Amino acid sequence: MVSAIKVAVLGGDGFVGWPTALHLSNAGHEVHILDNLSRRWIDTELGVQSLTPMDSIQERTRVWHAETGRRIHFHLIDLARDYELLKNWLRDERPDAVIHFAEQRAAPYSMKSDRHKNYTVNNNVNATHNLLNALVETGVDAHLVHLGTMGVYGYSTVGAAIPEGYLPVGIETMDGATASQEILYPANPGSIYHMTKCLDQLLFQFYAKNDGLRITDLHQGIVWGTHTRETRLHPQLVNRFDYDGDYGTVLNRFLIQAAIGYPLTVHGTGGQTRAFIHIQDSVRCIEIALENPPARGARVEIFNQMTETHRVRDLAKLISGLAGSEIAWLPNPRKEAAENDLVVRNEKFRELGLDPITLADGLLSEIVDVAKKFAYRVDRSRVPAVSAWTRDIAATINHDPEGRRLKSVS
Ligand code: USQ
Repeated sequence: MVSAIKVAVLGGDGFVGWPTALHLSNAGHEVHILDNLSRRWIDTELGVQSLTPMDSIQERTRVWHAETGRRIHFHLIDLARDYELLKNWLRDERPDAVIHFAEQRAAPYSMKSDRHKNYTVNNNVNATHNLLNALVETGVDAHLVHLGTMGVYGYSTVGAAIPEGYLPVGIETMDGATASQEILYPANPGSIYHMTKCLDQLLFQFYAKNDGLRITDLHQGIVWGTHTRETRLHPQLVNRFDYDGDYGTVLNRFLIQAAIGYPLTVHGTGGQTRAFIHIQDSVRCIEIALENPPARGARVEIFNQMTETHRVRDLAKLISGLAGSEIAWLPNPRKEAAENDLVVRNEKFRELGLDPITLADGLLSEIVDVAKKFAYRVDRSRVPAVSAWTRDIAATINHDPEGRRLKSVS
């Protein structure tokens, strides 16, 4: 472990931010959460709530102090809109590291309407740029660790493993020779949300080159699970757990659906292959990244933060086998490849000591148990994913793996 540092967790009230804040506080670091609580407002907008009952951020930090004797400081700051507040906070507090989770993170939410597209772009791009700008302006030499996404690479099958951020290319020069370069892997976002993370990458590249900021970008897969060692310490430290069609992610959704006897909502043929990571590993990866900052003047450090890949229909079959659930093959509301292969390089975290938790480790049934415990809080009408990528539904995938036409379930 590195010696204790002062760390700002931007978006520290969210699904990965909260367990990260607890983990770093437990490791002895001085933790400050900066958050505008927008995720709670979006719950109100959508009329849904976390499966698990969450207390206010003030109550959560109070309970943490009562349980452990450690303090987590909370500051209500909107990164995207309160630039001066952010700058003054950085100038006064001069953190050693900043972890940036403070973005709208759901692809379906970002595609709901023109208003949601605008919100996601304005919020995410401004938050990232305000932060970079303020770090330069205040001269705070903090290591910036950003939660990016595997989705920046896209999901086309290329027959090669996805490298950790950079791709070596040969460019034919005017005299017929070949010049070698390493470029950012071509961005290929599948939603407005994923597109903002692609834009973030360019902002990072510029600020690392121009101002020498030390930046690590974590290309994270789909997180599953809910508890970490620290959130288990007290019922009021529980993490949030989303099940609705906008914020619930595929594996956690299937587990909740299994718990409440709802048919597993596979989009299309379920041939989509995605990268996954357990929430406990996600938190550990962030700690490892924090302990290994790039040098000043170095290019942006990029890690693929994922531990295994799975096809959606294989996950559905696995959980159906575990819990006896039915599978509903639904028209896909998204515009995405019906079938794709995915091979991802992730040696960097392994070499730095990550020992991954895999689906085979038996945690799936633990999550079904959590879901059963809070099943009374589920509003079944909010389970279907209704946010459509295109108004032309005929352009979406509309048949099951055997080619039968699909109908929606409610
Ligand atoms: N899917 C289903 N049924 C469902 C929900 C999803 O078949 O009920 C399918 C989707 O069509 C998609 C795949 O499962 O093909 C993954 O969807 P998801 O909602 O689990 O994940 P995604 O929208 O990609 O976004 C999530 C997080 C995001 C993070 C991303 C990592 O919300 O913040 O960046 O995972 S990644 O997918 O690797 O880009």
